[in-house]
Amino acid sequence: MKDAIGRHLSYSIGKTPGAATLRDWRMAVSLAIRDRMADAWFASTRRTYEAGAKRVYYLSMEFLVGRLLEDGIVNLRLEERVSEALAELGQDYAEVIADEPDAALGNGGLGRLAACYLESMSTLGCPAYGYGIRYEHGLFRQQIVDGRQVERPETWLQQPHAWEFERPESRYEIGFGGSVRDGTVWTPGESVWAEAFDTPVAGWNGRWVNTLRLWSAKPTEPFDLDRFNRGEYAAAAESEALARTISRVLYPDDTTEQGKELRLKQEYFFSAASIRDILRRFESQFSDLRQLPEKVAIQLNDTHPAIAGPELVRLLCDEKGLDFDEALQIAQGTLNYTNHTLLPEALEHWPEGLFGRLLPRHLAIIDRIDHAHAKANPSRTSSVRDHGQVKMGELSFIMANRVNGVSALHTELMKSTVFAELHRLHPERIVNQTNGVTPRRWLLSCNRRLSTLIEERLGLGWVDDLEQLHDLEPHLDDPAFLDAYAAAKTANKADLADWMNRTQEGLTADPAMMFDVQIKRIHEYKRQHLNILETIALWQAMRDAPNAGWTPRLKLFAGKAAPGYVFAKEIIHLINAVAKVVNADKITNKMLQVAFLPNYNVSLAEKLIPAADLSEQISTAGKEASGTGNMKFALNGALTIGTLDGANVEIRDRVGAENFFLFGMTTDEVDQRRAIPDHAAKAVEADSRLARALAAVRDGRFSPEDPGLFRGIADNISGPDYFLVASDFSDYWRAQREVDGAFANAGDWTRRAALNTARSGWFSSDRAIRGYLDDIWGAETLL
Ligand code: GPV
Repeated sequence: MKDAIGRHLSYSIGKTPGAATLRDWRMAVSLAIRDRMADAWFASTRRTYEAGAKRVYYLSMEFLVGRLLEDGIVNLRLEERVSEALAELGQDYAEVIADEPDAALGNGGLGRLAACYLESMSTLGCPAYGYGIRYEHGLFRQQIVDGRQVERPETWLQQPHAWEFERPESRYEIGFGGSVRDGTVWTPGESVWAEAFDTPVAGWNGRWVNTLRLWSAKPTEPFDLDRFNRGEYAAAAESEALARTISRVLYPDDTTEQGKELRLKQEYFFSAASIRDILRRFESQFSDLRQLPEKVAIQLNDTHPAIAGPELVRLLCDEKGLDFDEALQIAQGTLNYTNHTLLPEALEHWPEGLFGRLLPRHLAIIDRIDHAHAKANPSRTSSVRDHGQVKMGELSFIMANRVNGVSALHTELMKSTVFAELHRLHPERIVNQTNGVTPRRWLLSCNRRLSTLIEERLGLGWVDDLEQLHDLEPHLDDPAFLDAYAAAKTANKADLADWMNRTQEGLTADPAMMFDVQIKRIHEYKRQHLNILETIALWQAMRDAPNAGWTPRLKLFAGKAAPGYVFAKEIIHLINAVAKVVNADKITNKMLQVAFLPNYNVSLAEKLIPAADLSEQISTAGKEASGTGNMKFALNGALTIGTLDGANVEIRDRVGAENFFLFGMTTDEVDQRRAIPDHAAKAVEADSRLARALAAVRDGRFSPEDPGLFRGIADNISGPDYFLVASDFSDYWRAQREVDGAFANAGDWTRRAALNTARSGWFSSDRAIRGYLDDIWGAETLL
């Protein structure tokens, strides 16, 4: 290992040890690890060809992979060798790991899920490719300036990237616009190259390696030399810059609609390149396109790649010469669609004018698909085109062999709401696959203290068979085990507290406090404003009775708001304003501290989750499709305070109701409550704590220099309150006080935390991927 790192430092990076920077060392280690993936990578490909196996293609606009070096080291089981080698080379292992920038090619849960699934597909030996976009700039970097979010560009690719292989020979010309002659001959008005970059993804033990193939946009026309020679430098580079725009930035929206032409171009760009690549690989091995459904399964990660459906039909008809009905049948046998939200504002639809201008042939194909479907289902009343829009959810549904939701509750709601009619016509099509998370990243490597303790008791079988964590339950009768479990948590909290106290002005975190954590995108449906209101009410109650024996708490928040989401940004501002007042209050500051940690990303989650006591999963029932952070917290021994929403329902069923703090209205109750006139005003009137907390927000208690600053938030909660913050407040308060009481009993709390770990094994992404393999893809694994 030491030689391998040294060789790369000299001959790949071109530095002597004396001249090498931390980044040089990190690059050299990364290249040495990448080398060790290569043979298994080639072998995986060879096995797949030899077996004639079915391949899985996971098409996703987002892959939120985070850092890759530690993941590679852990999965190849090279930790000791690398840390020893680095020590001998005079380098610090942890520092080298932490030097890597996050690959933030995603917004949140949907993108992180794609990354966990890729890793699980490799762990299981499922022949698979991930297909996405190689964004030059991932999700923005969040700064907090005077309490407000400021967005800065993210620049992960401005330094050399160790993990990818450029494949200039794998490129496809992707067209846009233009016109269609004779019904089928599409002549695009402009085009760009999609060029492939491959990153190997190694599974546990390095036995199988799949590929993440990301497309980068390149100009088809080189820069204009004539104009350059005339001195028109900017104009000469214009068309080149325009082409590259397509893979320049990740759209920073999460479960909100983004109806921009460039976004549709991005979607078609990567979907079309991926479909062509899939067909090319298929045809290099098989001769009959009618075998496609038998040899290929394509998963559409939400509707962002939905245009892959019409594109596949177009290629089969217009280029391969199949007739339309056969092409459609092949496409429908090959494609599957995962729905990740029911929020109406997040369901993609495109104005047909824009769509027809950019993709004229596809619009005609979509109409034909829709007519064929309507003809076969005469009782259908809806259609893909509606009020001048092309609806991508309906399109995906009718083009898919299987459609899945991401938690049991969400799947049932899909059947009864957005897809009610299509479900009636195709009752076998919708299936559930509750989300999962990879235990390699989200327990083994992010929480060394806990994973070492588990290894001492159970060995390492749980790492790729997470249900083995059930075998921890007998150990709960051993006081030494519980002590060690508690000690691991406390040490994680102490590490985090040290780091926060150094970096967060005005904060005094103490590991003896309860670490109460809400980390996720900032969104009204996720209700960070419910949490901060309860924080304010708690602070007021503590001031009223400072000696009432309060359980000390640290309220931790982190998350990004979409740049155009004004209300979400006001919530961030309010949290920071409350933190400033509360943390400085001499009466309460030993009992209550509040922090908003900037720039939430995968690496920060890896720090926070192992140190959490309480996991806040408090969305309005019916709104969070699943959640995946909720699973990571439970696995790492945080107890959940949560609503009956998304996968919370299944977490509670598994960890036991007595180890989960439930509150709030159910999905049905939410709908009923919303129908009551003035529901929020009535809730405020009925709860004096809520009224007082809202008054403090409204009257400028947290913004003395600008008293009206947060009035909008207070007015929303006591007025329209679509997400029912006011109506759920009283029960949330009640549940939080129950949490206080439970935490005060340290021994019992540790037991309940350990039960959460022992009973969360089902939430492994390995289990989820097995479900996809069996119920959706019909594919075999080769390990
Ligand atoms: I649609 N999700 C997301 O992160 N971004 C999106 O654009 C859409 C959905 C999330 C859901 O909100 C989560 O509940 C879910 O756990 C996650 O997707 C993965 O399924």
